[in-house]
Amino acid sequence: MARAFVGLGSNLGDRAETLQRAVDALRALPETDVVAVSGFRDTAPVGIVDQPRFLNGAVELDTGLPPRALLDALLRVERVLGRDRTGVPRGGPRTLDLDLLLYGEVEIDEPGLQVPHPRLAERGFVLEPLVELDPALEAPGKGPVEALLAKLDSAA
Ligand code: GSY
Repeated sequence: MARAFVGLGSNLGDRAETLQRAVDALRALPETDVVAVSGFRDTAPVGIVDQPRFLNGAVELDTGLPPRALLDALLRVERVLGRDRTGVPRGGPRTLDLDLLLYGEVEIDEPGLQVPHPRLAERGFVLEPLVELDPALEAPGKGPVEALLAKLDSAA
């Protein structure tokens, strides 16, 4: 079993309802327990700023699914809960975004699968819920999430 962290985001429709349904869908994954769920926070869009505000959070999982199978499961949950990528620019609005942020101590850099998430250290909306879930958490190759968040805040 591995300890994995998944980032949740939504900026279309009933954001809180969608994130709650996503957590419920994660609970239903095979070989997977939801250990903890962070609070959901309303955040300003990063990247394309001219889009609705996001609701973001993170979930800690204990999973027997290998990283690629977990990623595929996350993409399936996104689709089932209404994410349609057709015609939407990269970084544009979405009903649901599920990002595989961390998978144990593992570092992976393969097409379509990068763990830790490559932009984790640049994103307060990712780091804040991770620090809430475990202030001592380390992102392999990047360092403690609390230090990453402090660095980001001091640069702002
Ligand atoms: O990478 C997730 C999608 N996304 C978000 C997000 O989830 N929250 C905020 N605040 N800004 C974002 N920009 C993108 S792209």
